[in-house]
Amino acid sequence: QDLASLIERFKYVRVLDSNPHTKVISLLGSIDGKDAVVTAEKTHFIFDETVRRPSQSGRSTPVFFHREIDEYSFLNGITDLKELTSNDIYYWGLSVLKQHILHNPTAKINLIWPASQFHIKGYDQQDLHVVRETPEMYRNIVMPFIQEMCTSERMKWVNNILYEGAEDDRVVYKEYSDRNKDDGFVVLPDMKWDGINIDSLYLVAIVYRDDIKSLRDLNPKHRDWLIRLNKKIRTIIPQHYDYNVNPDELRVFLHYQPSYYHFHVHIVNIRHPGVGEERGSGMTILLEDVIEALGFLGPEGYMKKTLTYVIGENHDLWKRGFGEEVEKQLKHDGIATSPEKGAGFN
Ligand code: M7G
Repeated sequence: QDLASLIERFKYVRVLDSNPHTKVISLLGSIDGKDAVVTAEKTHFIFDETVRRPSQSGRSTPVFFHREIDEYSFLNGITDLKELTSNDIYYWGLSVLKQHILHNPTAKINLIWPASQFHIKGYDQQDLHVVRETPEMYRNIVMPFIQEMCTSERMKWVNNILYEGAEDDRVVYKEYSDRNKDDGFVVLPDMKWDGINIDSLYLVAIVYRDDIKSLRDLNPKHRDWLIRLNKKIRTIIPQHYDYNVNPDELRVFLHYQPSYYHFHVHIVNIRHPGVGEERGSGMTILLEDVIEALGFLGPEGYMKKTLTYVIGENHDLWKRGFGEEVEKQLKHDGIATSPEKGAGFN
């Protein structure tokens, strides 16, 4: 099965979401009678060559500029240009650019097939709410949910990467020894990255140890391990990309709730703003902040912390009790949810 033949057989059902800001659209459909989710994202402008020149301030971070020597580069590639309006010193119009599958493809296309209800709901538009997840809520609601989410079927892609050589040709770094399994991890391009443009670099580091499902399982005993992991990530990745991205240009973070409950770290170029939050739900916490917090969180670490984040109504946790908890929390705090219930302060 290759992507092109699957997309050809895709039968459209409805639009799940479309975002003019991120230039992403997600469609629900089916392929051979099974649910499928197609996501398309307009790619960032690509120039033929990225050249580094030392910054004027003498700081180590270089300034990028693009040498436009290629027929597909932005200016040279304009095949059609129509002015809409001008006003004083301002001009705007629309254009068509020459495109090429290797040099400057139009869009990055992701397909999930067969897609489960979890996938579909994850991409579907939904109302969002701020919730405080207390340690009790974690124990009573989240833990049983995580257990159900850790089926071997759902984790297959992770195990394929760790043990079956999947995506092997794209692996950036791998460290593993039987003697020291806990320190082992793999770094490779995330599915979210087009793999071309360093400005939108997005990698994921997946650890071999499987005793940490999420942020919640981290306690001070993990602190040194995380410090080592952070240090390795920030050393290896700039090296691998020939310092086209520097150690202090990487945003290294975790998601909570994650989509997959096997410890992994997101690594993103800071030039790609707000990435990781495009879905609007969950929280993003920098690895550095985690390390810092473990220094004073007490022996049980994140197990004892209340975590405040955004949850969507499509998330399973919403109907498993988070919806009711949000109402209870507002009531407890004395915050009215509508004018009839009496707005204002007492
Ligand atoms: P998360 O924080 O659990 O979920 O991160 P979210 O970011 O989707 O909310 C999991 C990360 O793994 C995401 O950044 C995914 O894009 C990425 N990812 C998911 N899958 C199924 C794959 C895959 O098969 N290969 C690679 N390379 N990355 C994946």
